[in-house]
Amino acid sequence: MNAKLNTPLSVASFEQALRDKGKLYHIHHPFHVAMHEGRCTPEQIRGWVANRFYYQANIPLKDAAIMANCPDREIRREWIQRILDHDGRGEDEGGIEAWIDLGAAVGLTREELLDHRHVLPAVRFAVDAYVNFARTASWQEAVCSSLTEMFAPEIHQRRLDTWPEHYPWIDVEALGYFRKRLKEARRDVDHGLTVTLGYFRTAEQQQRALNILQFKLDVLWSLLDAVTMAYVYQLPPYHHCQEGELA
Ligand code: AHQ
Repeated sequence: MNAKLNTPLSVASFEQALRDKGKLYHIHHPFHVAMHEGRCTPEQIRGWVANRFYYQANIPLKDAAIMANCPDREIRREWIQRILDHDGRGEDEGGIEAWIDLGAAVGLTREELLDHRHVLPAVRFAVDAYVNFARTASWQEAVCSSLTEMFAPEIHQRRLDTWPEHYPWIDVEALGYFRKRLKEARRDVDHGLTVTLGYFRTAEQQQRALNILQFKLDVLWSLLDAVTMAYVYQLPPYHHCQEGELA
């Protein structure tokens, strides 16, 4: 993916190298391309919402892991907002509740989202790999892994632009999560990028940062591969095994 860096890049070139990885962002995954072109069935939309809920519900745990590893009060004062954005605070019910509203609009109950009954094994592995990375990596490396959000505003806007036309059966009011993230993602990236550009300075560190971003791109891409197998090709795990054959 990256020719090994031998000499450190300037800050501007390092930022560009991070941004160039946008060509591998999951907006280009065939499942998202089909979604944005209106080719998803209601069942595929429901499968995506239910499996992505496992990712959403784990973001606060990932961010709390970063907080727990970060001794810098200034960083924590900013980073804590990400947890509040998802868990809510006071009147603001937060992003997890907004995703549950999206679930209701596509035909999923609160219970079946919260109990993760639809979560595919490979979705769980991908998301858990991300959370466990944040728990065990340095807080700076975990901050770097959040930078796939450099590319997120485009995908949130793409949903807002295409779902009303292609999926009129979904109440547009339920797309509030995507609207909410447009601003929050930009704010998050400003902070995460400042930390990343300031911390990863040597060629070896910058290569590590690019590899970390690739790992997170792989998390997002693999999540959609699992959803595609199950909901597009109708080949979920053990689909061919008779019920009860498994211990
Ligand atoms: O809704 C998303 C979100 O809250 C976050 C947090 C951030 C992180 O810390 O890794 N990444 C992220 C993302 C969200 N939505 C994804 C989508 O496609 O809707 C994109 C994802 C990301 O780009 O990492």
